[in-house]
Formats: sequence, C-alpha cells, structure tokens
Amino acid sequence: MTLPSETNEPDQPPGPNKFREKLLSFRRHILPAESPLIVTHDYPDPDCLASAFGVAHLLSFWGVKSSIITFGGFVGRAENRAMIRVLNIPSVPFALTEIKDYDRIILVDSFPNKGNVSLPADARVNAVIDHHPHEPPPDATYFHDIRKNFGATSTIITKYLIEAGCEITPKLATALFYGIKTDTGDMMRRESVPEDIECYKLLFDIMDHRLLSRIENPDRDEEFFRIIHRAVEATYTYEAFGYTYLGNVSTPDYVAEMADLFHSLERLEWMVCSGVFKNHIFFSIRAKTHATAGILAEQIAERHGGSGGGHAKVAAGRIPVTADTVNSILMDFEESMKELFGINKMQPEKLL
Ligand SMILES: [Mn+2]
Repeated sequence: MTLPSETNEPDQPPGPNKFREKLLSFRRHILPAESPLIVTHDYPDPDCLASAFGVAHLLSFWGVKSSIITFGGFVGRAENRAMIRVLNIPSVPFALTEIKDYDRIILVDSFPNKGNVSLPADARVNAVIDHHPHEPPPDATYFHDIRKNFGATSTIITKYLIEAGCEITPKLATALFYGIKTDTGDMMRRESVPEDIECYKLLFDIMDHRLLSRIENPDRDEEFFRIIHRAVEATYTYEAFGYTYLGNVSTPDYVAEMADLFHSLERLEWMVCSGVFKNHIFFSIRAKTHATAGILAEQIAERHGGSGGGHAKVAAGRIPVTADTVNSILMDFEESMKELFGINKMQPEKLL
C-alpha cells in the first residue's frame, strides 16, 4: 500500500499550462451559475477560509456575484475570528443553508464524504479543489484539482486568480498569504512546493501588512488562558512523545491550538492533543520530522468508528461518543494511540 502522506512526488509536475487547463475546466464545470455554494471543512482554518474567499472573488470576476461561503461548526481560534472580521469574509452557517437552493457546489480545502464536511453524502458536488491526500473515484464527474504535494489550497487558488487575470485586492492577498503562511507553518513544514513560495512572495507585495498584524495579534478571551493552564496540568510526556487531554472544550479549535503550542516543547517529536466537544472526541497530531501523522490519525479514528487524516506532519480526527460512552471510548482511544506510537510500555512523566 502506498502511504499518501509519505509520497512527496507530484503525479504530474504542474506547470503553468496545467493551471490554465484546470482553470478552464473549472470554469466550464461552474458557469453558468445562479447560486453557487462554496463549502469549506467544518471549524475552518485560514487556508480554507482564504480559498473560499478567493473562489468567491473569481466567480464575481466571471460575473457571478451571488456565491455563498458556508461551513459546519464555527470559527473558534481567536486569529481566525479576527481574520473574518478584519477582512470582511462573509459566510452563512451550514445549518442555515438548504442544499437544494444552490445550483453549484464547490468544495475547497476539503473532500466529499471525508467526515469533516457537513455536506450530505448524496449532495451533487460540481468541483473539488484541495491539497489533502484524497483520490477522487475514477468515475467522478465533478471537476477536481487535488495537489497533495502543495502546502496550501490558497496557493492553488492564487494561481487560478493570476491565470484568470482577476485582480487580487489587498484584503484578498492578506487572506491568501495568511492561508499559505499557517498551512505551511511559515514554510517550516516539509510539504511545500516552489509554487507556495512564488505565491507567498507575490502576495506579500500586494497584501495589507497592518491588517495581517491585527489578525496575528488578536484580543483573546479569558477561556484561552484557562485552557493553557488546564493543558499544562494535563500534559504527559513519554520521552519524545507528548500527550494532553483537555476535557470538555468550548471549541474544537483549542485541540489543534494546544497541539501546536505544546509541540514546541523542545524534546518532543510528537504531540497529540485531545478534547471533547459536543458528541465527539477531537484529536490533533503533530510531528517534527516523521511524515506519518495523517496515516496515524486515520488509523486511530477508524479503529473507533470515527474519521481522521491530514498531512504528513499535521493531522486530526474525530470519534463519535455519547454521554454514556465518552469515558470508555476515551480510554480505548488513548490505548490505541499508545500502541500505535509504541509507547504503551513507557512510564509517563508529568510536565508539572
Ligand atoms: Mn489547507
């Protein structure tokens, strides 16, 4: 079996013409359109928000001004809330949309039926633009541009905008730049291609740096500091592996955010963070040099009836629970995790 996150070679080297062909094909699949719906993954991150914002601009440039951006869940992370506010990215909660009211459905930074998109399984999708390692079925009739070696979907969208001759406004450039910046971990993560850097530089010259500063230094609520306190107390390390369970959280974004923060602990290669939000255990996996985070997230989630996946070094998943099953499933989840990471025989050390 080929492990998608471990292969870094593009299927075909995507040159400029490849973008031109893809853009024209995307246009053919979407136009004419009366009411397109642009769907991101649930609890959206900057890359999917910027990608959706970019697609809305592109459609508007093509004369379709009525597109709607939607996602399930909500935006939790303070930076992402600031991004939406400062850049005026409009969106409608998925729960308030009626799929039948839309004549085109476009997925960005996400893939149909992969567990983290609120789209019903039978929804007819017209286009998928993504960089997660998923393969469209051979008989897929929808447009797809999946570049799993790309650092960010925002890079693909930036290339489309340039290829289409659509103006990239300072606000849109700020969004796309921030999408690439966060998804590539400031270009620190292995999964980035020359196109990511090319777009990063290009957007840098157009964007509004003051707005980016407001996004990256947002006001935070008290809950954020309580979560850090709780995470510090709950963190265990097993040599180069770190784990923290946050308990119930007010937004699943905290799980990803604390995984990022605690992963910076100097001796750690791996960091896993988990927490319960509504009827799911959410978890995030981070790696510094290993490239199997996505595979492990998928394996752990599937063992417990959930869904998971992601990139080589950044991955996540969720497992359904009820009030009655949460404690036993959490224990089983932690056992699976220790087994898969080969730490089940080690003694944990408390951080505090
Ligand atoms: Mn992304």
